[in-house]
Amino acid sequence: MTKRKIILDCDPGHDDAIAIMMAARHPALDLLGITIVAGNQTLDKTLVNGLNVCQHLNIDVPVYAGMPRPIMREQIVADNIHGETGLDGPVFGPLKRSAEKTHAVKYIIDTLMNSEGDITLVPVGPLTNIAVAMRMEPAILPKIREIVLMGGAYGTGNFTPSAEFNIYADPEAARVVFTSGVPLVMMGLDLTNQTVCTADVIARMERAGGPAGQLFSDIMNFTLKTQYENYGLAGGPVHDATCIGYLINPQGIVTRDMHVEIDVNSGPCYGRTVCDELGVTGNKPNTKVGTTIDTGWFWGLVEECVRMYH
Ligand SMILES: [Ca+2]
Repeated sequence: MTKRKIILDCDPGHDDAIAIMMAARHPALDLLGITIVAGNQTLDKTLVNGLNVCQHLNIDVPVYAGMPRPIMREQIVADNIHGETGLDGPVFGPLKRSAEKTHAVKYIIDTLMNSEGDITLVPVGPLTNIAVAMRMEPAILPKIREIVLMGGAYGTGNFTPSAEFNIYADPEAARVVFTSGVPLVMMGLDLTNQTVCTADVIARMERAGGPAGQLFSDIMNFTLKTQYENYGLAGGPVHDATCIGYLINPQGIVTRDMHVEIDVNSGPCYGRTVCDELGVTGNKPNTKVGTTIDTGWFWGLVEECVRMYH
């Protein structure tokens, strides 16, 4: 089986950490590099979190620091969900790993330009790194096989009534990516909210054991708490990990082709992914939008990945 080459662009982040855990060991994927962006917390914190997860799970993949601020808007963070560190809950040992010297945007550009056009980008945070790379070197566009991202919603948002956090944190960057012409797959809240991790799922991963099972438990027990406090939910979705699920087996997730446009106007819909679900605009679809996930399959896959760290 040919491994699918991916670059994971993330802002760890609890669900980001699960995505890293799954992407690094599954035999269907070749995780070339992890690029970090500001998002759930400031860049200094998301970088440390990414390095901590890699060190803790012995993941030998280079980590690159990227954009510390959104392109235009003022910075926002999601400390209500992810805590002061951006990854509250698990306790890590002293951090010995460090980031590569190369900037994440330069790494993305150079890696794509030297590729055969077979690399998929997997952004699961704000789209700042990807948008800046596209603007700095437009020749990367035909080199990108596909972008499989977590963000947006065709229903309601989670950070404003209209907008999902990743898109709202840098709507102008999202606009660059969604108008790029690159094939897009979008795992929005409509899909990711179906992956509600409840106490029984956490117990299952604990039973699967090993360092990844314990990390999953520490991470999701914290998420459970903030999801309850913020939204009154009895479980927390693992949003970002759905992208990794899709890459391993697209059959597990139903998508529909839609034209998606990002609202960058100031107002209550700033950062909304306007999805033409019914095709009323006549605009050609530019995105495969996730609608339904087979959760039985998905949790089985997560457990399979947890067991790969024994
Ligand atoms: Ca994320």
